[in-house]
Amino acid sequence: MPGTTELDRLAAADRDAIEARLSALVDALASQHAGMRDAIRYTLVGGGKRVRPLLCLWTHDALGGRNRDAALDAACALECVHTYSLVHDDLPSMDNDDYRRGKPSAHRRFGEAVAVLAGDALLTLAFEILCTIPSRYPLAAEDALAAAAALARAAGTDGLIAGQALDIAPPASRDEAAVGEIHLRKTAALIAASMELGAVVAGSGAVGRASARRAGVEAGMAFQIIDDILDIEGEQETLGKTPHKDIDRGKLTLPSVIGIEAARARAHRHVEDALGALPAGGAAPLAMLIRHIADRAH
Ligand code: GRG
Repeated sequence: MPGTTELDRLAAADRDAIEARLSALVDALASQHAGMRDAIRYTLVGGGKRVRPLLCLWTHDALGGRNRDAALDAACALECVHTYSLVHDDLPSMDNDDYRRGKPSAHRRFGEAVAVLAGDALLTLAFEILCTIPSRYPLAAEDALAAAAALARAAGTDGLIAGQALDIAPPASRDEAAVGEIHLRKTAALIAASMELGAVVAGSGAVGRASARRAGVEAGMAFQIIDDILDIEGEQETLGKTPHKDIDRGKLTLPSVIGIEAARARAHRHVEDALGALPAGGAAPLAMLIRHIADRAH
């Protein structure tokens, strides 16, 4: 394929593995309600860039992990939480978005009540997956517990929930510090957990886990700044979601505070800081993926 990079090639193989595992997890869902399973499949399978699962897998690999099946389950748990956050964020009572991952958002396709339930189901499924990894693959129960605790912190009241609450009602100051606080919670927390879970499954000790986390925070801050820039510069077809919504709603973003080019430079600085914090000197695929975060076009 013309223009295919080494990163595209490596990511394609693992995206296939992630897709297959997500699909198997949905198939295995013990749902008494076929419609619910359809809604979960619609939101979770066959869409999205899978950045968080890839960060989890490739952190695991970079740290010399030999537990890929367990890492793949952890990667899917992360994608479940991420997808839940998108489904709920799109709801009429939140961002009210009709379009997500190149198709009608969950509430447009299934109605609001089913979309709320599908989000709830994805959030709980994530923790079921993590807590039951030791019954499928060789992972110590205490590591599964550590992974579940890290994901709960990222999703919880100091993480995604706080991020969403601040995004809806930002502090009156509307300055860089306020933007940083929102980005840290609504985006960087889950990306940091993605890298931390990769380290946990790889069997890293406290130091490896902490540096994976630090790198993830920086990568996550960069990711959100670029997301804000793409909202200004991107097209619906490439993004798979509605652009220009931040400006239309007067959202607090870094480009709105310091301008697009200064924001882009800031994203590159976060990427360099992430690379500097990478455990094990940063294996090539992981470093490529992190660099791509600041250069991406969607
Ligand atoms: C509703 C609890 C709850 C949380 C929502 C603020 C927020 C958290 C969601 C809004 C969407 C948003 C801007 C989230 C921040 C993270 C982000 C940039 C999400 C988009 O992630 P991508 O680009 O999406 O990885 P795909 O579709 O590729 O997975």
